[in-house]
Amino acid sequence: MDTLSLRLKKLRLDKGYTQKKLADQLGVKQTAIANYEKALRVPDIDMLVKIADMFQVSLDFLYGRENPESFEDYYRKDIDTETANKEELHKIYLEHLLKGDKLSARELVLQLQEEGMDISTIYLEVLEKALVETGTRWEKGTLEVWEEHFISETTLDLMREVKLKENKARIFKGSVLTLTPGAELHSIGVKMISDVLELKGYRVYYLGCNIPMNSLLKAIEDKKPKYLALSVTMAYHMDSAKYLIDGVKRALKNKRPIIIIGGAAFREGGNPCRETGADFYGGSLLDILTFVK
Ligand code: B12
Repeated sequence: MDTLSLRLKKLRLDKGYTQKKLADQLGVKQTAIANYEKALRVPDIDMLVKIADMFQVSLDFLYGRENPESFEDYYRKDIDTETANKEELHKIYLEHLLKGDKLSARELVLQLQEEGMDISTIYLEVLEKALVETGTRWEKGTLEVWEEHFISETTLDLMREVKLKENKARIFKGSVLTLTPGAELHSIGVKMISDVLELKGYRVYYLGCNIPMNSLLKAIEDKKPKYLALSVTMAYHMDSAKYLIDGVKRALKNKRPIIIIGGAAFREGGNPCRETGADFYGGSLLDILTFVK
């Protein structure tokens, strides 16, 4: 990495631009920006002037002849996502967050997306794996509760950003209600499900946790969803799921949506549909994609 590439990347991120957005503003392809930032190509003088004007800095600054001490170490740990082992990506993401470096975590994920990684792979390979690793470290006592909270909240923020950058199907496939039953606070899994369904063309109503029965019934009567998707992580919230499912079945009979259940509570085995009364069970994001066309 040379100074120019480091400074260009830092300036772009500080402005909250993706490579694509900067490329559009400068009238070049995204690959040109990627190549500048990887020091594989050097912008010509006209382009340098455009970049300097856009970020309101001097050419000397871009080349590191001004403020040479500033942010040089900032992106030393720059990740080459093309050569990084896919298995390692979640660890890199987690390490950034454990250092409090949200910017690098965000950049890693957005870079993967810009390079063509689809949203399901980002969610499963990077975010879900990082969260599971977070839980393992918390259990071992090597990670604090506040760190777990910070990681999950930051991940939710990033998911929102990743989702907004994806192209949404323009067809309307129907509505879906998603929630976590009772006091089940583990919502990230069902939010992932909600995001991919939304991108496929479903109108998703994510209701969070603690939804009262009568209000859920009203939502179903009003929105007439095709599917009701529930997520349970803690085994002791299974009863809340069963209670909601029983209530919906009893009140709405054959006018009810198809009920799908999932979540880590069922990883140990058993029969999720029999235990909760749901129609279908899905073990992961990929199951919902094969089931809900
Ligand atoms: C983040 C987190 C939290 C956050 C949740 C924030 C949020 N907004 O979600 C907070 C801090 C609130 C939290 C609290 C607690 N947590 Co917690 N938490 C986690 C952690 C680290 C990650 C969970 C996660 O997001 N995983 C990633 C998601 C994407 O995975 P997922 O939910 O399984 O979803 C996938 C699939 O299951 C599936 N799926 C999920 N839902 C659905 C639904 C449908 C319809 C379908 C088809 C598929 C599907 O698709 C998803 C994508 O593939 C886990 C560690 C772990 N191993 O998972 C512990 C973990 C789940 N927590 C645990 C514990 C003990 C707790 C607390 C009791 C801690 C405490 N003492 O306060 C509380 C309980 C709170 C409550 N009332 O529910 C334990 C549970 C152990 C157990 N099984 O009994 C774990 C495993 C940590 C550990 N190693 O011990 N936690």
